[in-house]
Amino acid sequence: MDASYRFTHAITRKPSASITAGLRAVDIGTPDLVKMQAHHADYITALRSTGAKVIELDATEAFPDSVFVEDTALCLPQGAVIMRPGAPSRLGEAAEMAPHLRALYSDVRQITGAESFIEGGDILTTETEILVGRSARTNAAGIIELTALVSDWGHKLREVFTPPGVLHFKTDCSLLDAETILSTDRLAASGCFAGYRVLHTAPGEEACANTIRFNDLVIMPAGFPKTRDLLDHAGYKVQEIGNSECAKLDGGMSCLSLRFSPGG
Ligand code: CIR
Repeated sequence: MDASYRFTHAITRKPSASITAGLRAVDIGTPDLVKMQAHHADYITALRSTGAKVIELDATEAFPDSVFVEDTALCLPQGAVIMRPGAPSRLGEAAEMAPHLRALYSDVRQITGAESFIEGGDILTTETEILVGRSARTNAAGIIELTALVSDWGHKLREVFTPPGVLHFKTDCSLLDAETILSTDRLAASGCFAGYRVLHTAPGEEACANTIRFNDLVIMPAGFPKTRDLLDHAGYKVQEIGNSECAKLDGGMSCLSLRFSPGG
């Protein structure tokens, strides 16, 4: 009962110099590539410290947002599904990821419908179900197609809603263990986590909801001391990573990796 947060592998992609052209909802400044590279290296060190194998892909200049690999695929123990990102500038990133997943999985499927859009940031896999948030990037057709693709692997999907103005479902929540979700108040208020234990981000610290549980670590963005203390007191082993540059592009801890155990 821990396949949703224990992983043997992760895939990351180095930030490219074109990251300065990355998508953002609000312009709060241009990301500094050198600083982002340093944060990215710390992130990979944290993933590796848990014993996982981390595959680092080269930067792809043609795709400014390609460091945010999570949006390109859904990785499950039985196989992987290549997404169809709803951001036109990111559509080609999914094809770039496909061969790397084919090298690790014998079963790789793909969202193909011309009207289907879905990004990994809208998908939260728990121990018992896969929650998919409709958003500006993920639509009903994408969710219907994904539901069909993973049903024979024994996975149940539940459609939920990403709050208006929030980029992805997981911008506002993270899985902490088999029963527990970290969520902002605004997302938890929708009732989508009924049946789970919910820990709430501290007031004013909503931006740290995008955290990841990766093996024994909870990896969270630095600079959110009240939520860090809450997680610490709840018994989690917390590791903080600088996220100032990715935050300028609405990115956080989950966006930077695909996390999985192929065949496991
Ligand atoms: C975008 O708007 O697509 C990127 N700038 C940020 C993507 C963040 N990805 C994620 O939350 N999974």
